[in-house]
Amino acid sequence: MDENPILVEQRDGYRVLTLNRPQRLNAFTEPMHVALRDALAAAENDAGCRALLITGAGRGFCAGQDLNDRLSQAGDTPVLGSALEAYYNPLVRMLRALPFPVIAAVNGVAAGAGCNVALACDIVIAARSASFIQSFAKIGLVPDSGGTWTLPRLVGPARARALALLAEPLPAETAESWGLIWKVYDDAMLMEEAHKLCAHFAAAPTAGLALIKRALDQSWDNDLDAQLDLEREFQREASLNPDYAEGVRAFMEKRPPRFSGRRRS
Ligand code: T3D
Repeated sequence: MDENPILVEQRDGYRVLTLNRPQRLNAFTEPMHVALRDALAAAENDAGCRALLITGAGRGFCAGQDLNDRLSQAGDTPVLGSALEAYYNPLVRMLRALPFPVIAAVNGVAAGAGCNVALACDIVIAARSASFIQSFAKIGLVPDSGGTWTLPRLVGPARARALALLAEPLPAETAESWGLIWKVYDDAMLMEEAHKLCAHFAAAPTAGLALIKRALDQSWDNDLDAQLDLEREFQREASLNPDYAEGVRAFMEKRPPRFSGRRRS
C-alpha cells in the first residue's frame, strides 16, 4: 500500500493537495480516495483555509481509476456502480461545494476520472506539455466523475461528443483555446502561477466567492427569471458579510482591502 497517497501542504491561507502515486500516474485507489476525502474535509473545516490547490506528483496529473484494481478473473466481472456511489460521485460533489475556490494545476496527463476531477475544479490551469483524455471509451466505459455534464457545458456538444467517443488526447493548448480550461503555462512556470492564484484567493472576500460558485452552478437549472431571483437573494446575503463594507471602505480610502474571508470579523 502507498504510504501517503495524498500529500497535504499548509500554506498561508490555503492548502496544497498532491495526488501522490507517481509510479502509476497518480491513478485512484480506494486508500487514495479515502485520503483525498479526509484532506478535503479537513480543508473545509479549517476556517483559515481560503483556497485549495490540487496537483499531481511526478510527470502526470492523474490517470483515473487504477486499473490494477479492476482486473477481473474469468467469470468474475467487476460491477462499477457502487465505486461511483462510494467514491467518485461524493468527490465531485465535495469539490463543487467547497466554500472557497479550488484550483487544479494539471502538471501532466489527466485521463479518465483524473481528467473529469480536474474539470470539476473551479479554475483549471495546465502545463503546456499536459493533455486531457476521456479514456473511458477505450475500455468500454462511460465518462464519469461528471464528465457527461461538464464537457458539453464547457466546450459544446460537438466537441464533447468527439472527445468522449474518440478518447483522443487533447493537448493543453487546444484545451485552453476551446475553453475547456482557464490557461496554459510553460511547464516550469505552472506551479509558480498556481501559487500566485492561491495567494490571491487567500486574501479575497471568500464568503462572496463561495456565493459566486453556487450561483454559477445553480444557473444551469434556472431560467433567467429564477436566476434573477437567486441573484437578489445571494446579493442580499453577500452584502450582510462584513467583507462587503470593507471592500467599499477600502475603495473609497484608496487602500487595499483587508477581507476577513471565512472568519466573521
Ligand atoms: O472503476 C471504477 O471504479 C469506475 C470508474 C472509472 C474511472 C476511470 O478513470 S476509468 C479510466 C481509467 N484510466 C485509463 O483508462 C487510463 C489508462 N492509462 C493510459 O491510457 C495511459 O497510461 C496514459 C494515456 C494516461 C499515459 O500514457 P503514457 O504512455 O504517458 O504512460 P504509461 O506508460 O501508459 O503509464 C505509466 C505507468 O503508469 C505504467 O506503468 P509501468 O508500465 O511503468 O509499470 C502504466 O501501466 C501505469 N498506469 C497508467 N495509467 C494507469 C496505470 N496503472 C493503473 N491504472 C491506470 N489507470
